[in-house]
Amino acid sequence: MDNDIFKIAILGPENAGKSSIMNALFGKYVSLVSEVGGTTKMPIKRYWGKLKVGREKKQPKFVDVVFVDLGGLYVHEKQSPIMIGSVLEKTYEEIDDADMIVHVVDGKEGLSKSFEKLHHLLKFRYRKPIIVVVNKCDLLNDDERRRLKDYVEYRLGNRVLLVSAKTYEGINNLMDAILKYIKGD
Ligand SMILES: Nc1nc2c(ncn2[C@@H]2O[C@H](COP(=O)(O)OP(=O)(O)OP(=O)(O)O)[C@@H](O)[C@H]2O)c(=O)[nH]1
Ligand SMILES: [Mg+2]
Repeated sequence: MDNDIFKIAILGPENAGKSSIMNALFGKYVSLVSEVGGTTKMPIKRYWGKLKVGREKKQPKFVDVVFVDLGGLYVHEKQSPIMIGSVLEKTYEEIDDADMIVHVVDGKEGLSKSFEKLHHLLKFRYRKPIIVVVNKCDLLNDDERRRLKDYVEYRLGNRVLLVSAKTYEGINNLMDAILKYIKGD
């Protein structure tokens, strides 16, 4: 943990709904959303609030929770590392600096091999704690949800939360999972 700041980076492919999830977590419009890929260019950093951590009652410790909405990563299937445009450096800085990653999978597109690679790189080489969400679950029926969740969990070896930034389904679960991790419960 970097001083008393806890930084959570929201990462995923273009148009997966990263900014929409950020807005849902804040309950207001903090990051621009549009139907065109490549909307978020430079990382959008927003202060969420203060959180009491640990079990110490007499001298409680607090952290300042900050979310960073990253620009969508342009993925070339055969290339690694992931290629993105001119914001590459800034985006990598933010990833490197993050205390936790929220990896957003586009429920409509599924999980690509490049993001699978990036996920493992972040988890094993950079030792980042990662929460995986499949967004746009409002567009999936029960069967599709189950299949995609099983597939992503199998490929990434990570638990998956189904969310919809549109209907807010699962957004509380995501917030709970993030806060639970920070508080160390
Ligand atoms: N149906 C549905 N659409 C969604 C959901 N989340 C986002 N969208 C739509 O998906 C499109 C992209 O959303 P953004 O939040 O801008 O996506 P992003 O990942 O920030 O995109 P970039 O910044 O371009 O990388 C918009 O048209 C959103 O309205 C969702 O949960 N369900
Ligand atoms: Mg965006």
